[in-house]
Amino acid sequence: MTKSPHLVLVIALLACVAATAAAQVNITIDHNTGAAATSEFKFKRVPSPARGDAASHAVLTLVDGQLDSNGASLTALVDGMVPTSEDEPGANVFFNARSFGGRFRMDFDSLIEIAQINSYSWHPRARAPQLYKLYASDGTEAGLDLAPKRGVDPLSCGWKFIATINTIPDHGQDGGQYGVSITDRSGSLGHYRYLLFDCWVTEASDDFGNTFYSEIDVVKK
Ligand SMILES: [Ca+2]
Repeated sequence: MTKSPHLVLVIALLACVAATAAAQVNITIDHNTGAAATSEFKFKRVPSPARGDAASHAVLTLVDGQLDSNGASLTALVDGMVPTSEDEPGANVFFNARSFGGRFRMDFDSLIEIAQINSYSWHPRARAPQLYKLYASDGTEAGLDLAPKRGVDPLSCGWKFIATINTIPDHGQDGGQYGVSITDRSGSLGHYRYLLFDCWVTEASDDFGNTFYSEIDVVKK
C-alpha cells in the first residue's frame, strides 16, 4: 500500500520541525565593570577561560584584514592566557586602527562535536565590546571556500551561519570585560572542523574601535 499524500505531507512537516529544533542557539553575554573585572575573568554565568580546550590545539589563520602590530598574534586567542590588566595590548588580538575589522579561521584538523564556543575581551573603553559573526564548516560542503574575503558571503561558499554576537551595551559604559558563551539547546552546536570569525569594528567615532580579544575557547561535547 502506498502512503497517502497527507501522510507524506505530515512526515515532510515533521522533518522540517525536527531540522528547526535541531539548531536553537543560545547566546549568553556577561559584562564585568569596575572591580568585578579582574585577571580571573570570573562572570555571573559565562565560564571563565579554560586551558586545554579544543581551541588550544587549533590552527588559526588570518583570512582578511590586518592585525595591529601592537597586539599579539592569533595564537594568543587560544593560549589559555588572559590579560592581567584592562589595557594590555600585547595580551590581546585586535585588528588595525582605522580598519573595519577582519576575518580569521580556526582549524581543528578533524571533525569535533562542539558544545560551547566562548569568547573573552577586556578594555577600559570602546575596544571592550565584541561584534562578530560566526560561521562553521565540516570541510566537506560543496564549493567550500576556506578563506572568503570581506565582500564574499560565507553562506554562498559552503559555510553555515552559527550566530551574530553583539555585546555593545544599550546604555552605560562600553568598557570592561565581556564573556560570551554560545551553546545550543540540544547540547551540541554540531560537528565541525572549521570556524570562521568575522569581526567588526564596534564604533567609528575615532580610529580605535576594534575589540581587544583576549581568548576564545571551544568546548567539545
Ligand atoms: Ca590568550
